Amino acid sequence: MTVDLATSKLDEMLQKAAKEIPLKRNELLFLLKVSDQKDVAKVFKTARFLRERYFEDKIFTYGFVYFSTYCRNECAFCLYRKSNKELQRYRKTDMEIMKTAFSLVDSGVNLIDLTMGEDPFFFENQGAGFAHMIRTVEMIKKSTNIPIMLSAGVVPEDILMEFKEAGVDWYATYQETHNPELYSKLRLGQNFEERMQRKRVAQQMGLLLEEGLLTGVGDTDADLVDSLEEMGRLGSDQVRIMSFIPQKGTPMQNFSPVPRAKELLVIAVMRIVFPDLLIPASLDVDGLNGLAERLNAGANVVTSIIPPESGLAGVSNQSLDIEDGNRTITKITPVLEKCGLGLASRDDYAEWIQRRKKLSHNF
Ligand code: SAM
Ligand code: MD0
Ligand code: SF4
Repeated sequence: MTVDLATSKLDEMLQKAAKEIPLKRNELLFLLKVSDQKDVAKVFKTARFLRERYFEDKIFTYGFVYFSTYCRNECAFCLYRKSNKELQRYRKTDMEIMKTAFSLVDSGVNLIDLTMGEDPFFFENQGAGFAHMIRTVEMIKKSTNIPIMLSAGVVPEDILMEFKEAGVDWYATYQETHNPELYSKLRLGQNFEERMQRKRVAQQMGLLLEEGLLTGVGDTDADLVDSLEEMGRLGSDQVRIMSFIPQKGTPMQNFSPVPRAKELLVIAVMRIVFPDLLIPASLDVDGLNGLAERLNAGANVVTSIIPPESGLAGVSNQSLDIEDGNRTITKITPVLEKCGLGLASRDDYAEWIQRRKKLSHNF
């Protein structure tokens, strides 16, 4: 009897969601607790229904260039934290970055995500090291006109402006959680408010924002719902969640690996709360094998596409599926097809961005 009641409550909620009637906090908390496989499938189905309303069967693809793995920070969850000495680090040259970006563009991705640790080489001397990276961005933009995302941490405001002028479209700086106490245990020694504020400034400059969460790091369902609310308040254009992958040699190395059920449910709930936003299925968590389940939960962007033999790393999975070419458009296409989906074109992506800028931001 109780099961039936719960099920009808779920059906009612999902009917509301399909009509895009905003769900209340207690309803979102209820959705995050759904565990019966049939019920989970219903939540995913509603998420896919909403995705189709805004994006039809088209999936966007992002190329990932992790161009420097040096970092001045000590994030407790991250392999690339400064004090991790057991790691071979690299900093790619301008030429290498451009070459990789061009090969990704040729392979058909819709965006290039330029990512690094907060590499002191760039951040020292009031950000003087950024000058050549800004020129590299300019070159990539001029030659390809590809949309560009910058994921380089809390970049100084004036430098951010220069990146924008050079052709950066997106600023990605994940808070991981919007619970300041949990944040202080994850992003050790980093200012919560400064990180949030830099995103608001970036948005005022006309940059699109990606906000992101980590799960499996001590976050509660209430934290996750708080984050959804905060992502909405921020006016994020792309929202993501990734499962925490324990990294050797870091303070959180002994955390137990989390089942993926939560990440998938949050992807679906994100789609329900933000039906028209971009939501990544990252190849960086479970590689190619984890793609279908993330698409099935309502994601609409495949991120972390990396060319093989480029010597480039992933963030949460340093090497998984990279050298064997599993993180490529060629390899993901059959997976999309099996899910009844297909690759979006550059024009599809440009159209989405234009509409988003106009309707939501007045850029
Ligand atoms: N260094 C910049 C920064 O931290 O903003 C840019 C890199 S940022 C895009 C790297 C992101 O990868 C983190 O914000 C976090 O969400 C994710 N990440 C890092 N280590 C991870 C891990 N062990 N498991 C899962 N995700 C992780
Ligand atoms: C990804 N490894 O998309 C990348 C990274 C940075 N903007 C993104 C976390 O999965
Ligand atoms: Fe550095 Fe970013 Fe890793 Fe934190 S998440 S240690 S800032 S690379």
